[in-house]
Amino acid sequence: MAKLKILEFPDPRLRTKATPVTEVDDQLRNLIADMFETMYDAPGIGLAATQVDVHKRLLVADISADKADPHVLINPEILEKDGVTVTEEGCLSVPGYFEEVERAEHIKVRFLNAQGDEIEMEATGLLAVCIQHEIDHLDGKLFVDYLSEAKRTRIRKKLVKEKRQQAAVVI
Ligand code: GNR
Ligand code: NI
Repeated sequence: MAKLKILEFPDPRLRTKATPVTEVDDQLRNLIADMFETMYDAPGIGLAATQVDVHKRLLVADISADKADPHVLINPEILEKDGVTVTEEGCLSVPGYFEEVERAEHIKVRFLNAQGDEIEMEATGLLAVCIQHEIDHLDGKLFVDYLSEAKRTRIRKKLVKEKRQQAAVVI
């Protein structure tokens, strides 16, 4: 197992549209294990392959407090959405910023699990929000895209400045 590096906004690689997984094999299961390690270590409640610079349609999620409810969604497709909920969202690729985002409260999603079985699952509340946030990553979209251009620009400039200062220290 290995902890993977998480890309950060405004890295242009986060804008890549991921392509479908064609084979659920041991190599993919290795990546899934590394993604869980990376997500739990961060810590976060979800992680899309895009964030670790793998542009395949794959995400992991676990909203439990004790790593008790791991989900693997390969080639996820939202079949139904209902209701509206507003959540203060954060993102491991936009570290340190939290803003309200409106999403569907309830979803039905179809995907392959880590064994390659086709699954349909319903999700509500935070898990539904998390899955929508992760599927956005697979389409090259970030939660900051739902904010005003002014807010997004302010966040981008602060993160770029922070990165520059980190780089200066590491010499
Ligand atoms: O850890 C995370 N928390 C979170 C909180 C509210 C809505 C979405 C999320 S996902 C985020 C981890 C992440 O960046 N996944 O892509
Ligand atoms: Ni995110």
